[in-house]
This record gives sequence, structure tokens and C-alpha cells, in this order.
Amino acid sequence: MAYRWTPDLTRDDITPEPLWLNRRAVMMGAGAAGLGLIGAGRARAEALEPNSYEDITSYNNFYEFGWNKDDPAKHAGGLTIEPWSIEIDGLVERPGTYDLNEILAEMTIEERIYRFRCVEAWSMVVPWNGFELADLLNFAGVREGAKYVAFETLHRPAEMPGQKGGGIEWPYREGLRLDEAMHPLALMATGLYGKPMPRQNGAPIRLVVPWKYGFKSIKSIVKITLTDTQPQTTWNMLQPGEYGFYANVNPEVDHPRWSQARERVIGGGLFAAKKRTLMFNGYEKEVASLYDGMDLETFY
Ligand SMILES: Nc1nc2c(c(=O)[nH]1)N[C@H]1C(S)=C(S)[C@@H](COP(=O)(O)O)O[C@H]1N2
Ligand SMILES: [Mo]
Repeated sequence: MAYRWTPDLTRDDITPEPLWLNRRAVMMGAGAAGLGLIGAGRARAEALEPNSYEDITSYNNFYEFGWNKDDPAKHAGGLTIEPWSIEIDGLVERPGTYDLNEILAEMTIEERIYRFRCVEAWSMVVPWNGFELADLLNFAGVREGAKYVAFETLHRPAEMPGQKGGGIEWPYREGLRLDEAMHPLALMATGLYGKPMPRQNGAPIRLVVPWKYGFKSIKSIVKITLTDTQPQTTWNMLQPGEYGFYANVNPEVDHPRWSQARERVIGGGLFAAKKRTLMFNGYEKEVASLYDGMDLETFY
């Protein structure tokens, strides 16, 4: 399969071969260490300095499991992730409920290291494994007239204790404009550090949109709908004045209650200097053209 993109690497850094993972090895839980090629890929990509596996899997937002950063790691262990299916409906050629294994059999799994930034001004760098969302949309066949993609998380209060409580109207939902969803940077992630996705990070499959604030990257997806109208999204429903549909990382547009110009790098230590936040989280070159002519203060 074609190698298409690697974040932040110069031509000299790029492997001649695609950095793909053996899908079966990932699914069976064989770690990256067992696959020599991944080790090599990681060494080359070290410019982005990934956070430790420990940081990435212990400091999470996943409100289905509680409101604190350590709740997901504590409470997500009981989530059943096998079997898992995804319903794809709306404006698609082949609507249906697909077993995740059936989907994975059609996809090329790659390792990609992305900056990941939360709206509350913290950031991490995560080596994800996954495939392009565009590949999944092409698998379903996007019909003419589709303009947006809507996503929903599993609703299973028996295994997601946070769903017994109020606050959020479950299921968690998110959405992208179709051209954003088709962008090669938008990833459906099925693991990290060459291992299957930990439950607290959104097992077995979640979205990663690295140029947007973290809340757009919806976890544990069970439904994808192609639609002609802008879908409702969880944080916009809760606080429309604070969280917009677009949610592109933008140091020039502050959240009403805090500055978004700087970010604390998780794992950098309590007294580490905050880093200046980059437009589109550093992916300006790749994605700015999606928003040509749009006022980013209006469409926040
Ligand atoms: N279903 C669901 N997806 C979700 C969330 C959530 O509460 N529920 N939290 C979001 C927020 S606010 C962030 S910052 C990221 C955190 O992802 P991570 O835990 O892998 O770092 O997940 C996003 N996806
Ligand atoms: Mo977040």
C-alpha cells in the first residue's frame, strides 16, 4: 500500500518502505518490539519525542469512566471490546454493521507519531497505529450530497460507570466536515506504541485529528453517519460559547476562561516551561487550506 505521509520528518528521515504494522501481530497483542521494522521506524521519528507509554495511558480524558484524569485508567478495565462492530449509515453506498475485524482486513495499518493537544492547554506526543479515516469512508462509499461525518461512542452504562451520571447527554458524539475527514492526517487509531489500543485511550478504535483540540478525537466508536447537515457534537451541546464545531488548535483564539497561547507538555515535570502553542497544532502547512476564506474567530 502506498506510503502517504509521515509527520515532521524530512525526506532524509523517511523510510523507503512504508512504516506499516502487521495487522494480525497488532491484533494478537505482539508488541512493537517483536517487529524489528517498528523499532527502526521509531528511532527515525524520535525528533517528536513521544511521551512515555505510562504518561499516555495514565493521564486521560474519557468521561464515560469519570471526570478525573486518572479515572479512565482505573475504571475502563471492564469494557468488553471483542467482538466490536461499527454501524455505518446515512449517505453511503454500502450501509451496514461491520465487524471491526472485517474492516481491519481491508485497511493498511501504519504507525504515525502525532502531537496531541487538549483544549485545557496540555499536550502529548503519541505514536499511534491506525489507518486513514478516508480509507474507511471509501470502503463504505461516500454518496453525493454528503458534507459531514458524524461519530458516536458506545453507550453501555453497565460497563461505563460515568454514563450512569448526568452532565453529558450520552452517547458522546463528534463530527467533521467531509473534507476534514478525508484529509490524510485524520486517523482511525487502533493502538499505540505498537500495542492494541488501551481501553482508557479509546479501545478498540478511536479517531485522532491532530490539528484539533483533543475533544474532537472521539473514542470507542460504534457508529459513523454520513450526512448533509452539520452534526451535533457533545461539547458544543454542553457549552456552545466555549466549544465550537471546528475546534482547530489556534493560539490566537482564547477559550473564554483561559489562554490557549501556551501549553504544558505532559511528562515535562511540574516546573517545565510552557511551550508556545502552534497554529493548527503544528500542522498548518498540511491543513490551513481547508479553512481558506473562513474567519477562524467565528468558526472556532
Ligand atoms: N467517547 C469519548 N471520547 C473522548 C472523550 C470522552 O470523554 N469520551 N474525551 C476527549 C478529550 S476531552 C480528550 S482531551 C481526548 C483524550 O484522549 P487520550 O486520553 O487518549 O489522551 O479524548 C477525547 N475523546
Ligand atoms: Mo480534552
